[in-house]
Amino acid sequence: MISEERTFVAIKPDGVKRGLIGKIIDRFETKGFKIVAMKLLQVTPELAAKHYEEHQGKPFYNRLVNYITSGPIVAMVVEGYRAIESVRHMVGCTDPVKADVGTIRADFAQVMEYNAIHASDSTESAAREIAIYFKPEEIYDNWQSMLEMITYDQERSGV
Ligand code: FUP
Repeated sequence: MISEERTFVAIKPDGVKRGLIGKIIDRFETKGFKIVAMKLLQVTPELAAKHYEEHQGKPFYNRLVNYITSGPIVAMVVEGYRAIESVRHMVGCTDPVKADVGTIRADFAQVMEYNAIHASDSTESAAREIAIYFKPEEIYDNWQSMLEMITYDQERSGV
């Protein structure tokens, strides 16, 4: 049975300013994930406070808010098989020094404070973050990706 999940992904201001939008999106498309919502937007301090409410009061919080509001981000909803776990795996761990080579953070970033990308870390945070950044009518999943067509064909034919 195909289990489709949605996760929230954001290319952070350093990723946008460095011209990495295309390269990062390419990874998700090449993997076969379906992008069902996407926009370029400026994060306001209020939006940043909502997104990072779990980090309020931590020593790095003010720097984090200054950084995420320092330029536009590209916000996306990515859909696919076990998308939350799979996308986190592709993104790599928070510190790019420790992230596995081949992950986005290892390949495109050097320091934790400018780690190029955000991705939801659980079902709850995915639902919460998608709702912060997108209205339901901004999410378009009424189309089939080529990969879905193949997968569903296989399901139907019992392969
Ligand atoms: P992640 O889920 O990997 O994005 O990491 P966290 O939610 O723990 O942290 C959110 C962001 O805060 C990170 F992307 C980078 C920043 N951060 C720091 O700057 N210092 C820290 O010690 C931890 C996180």
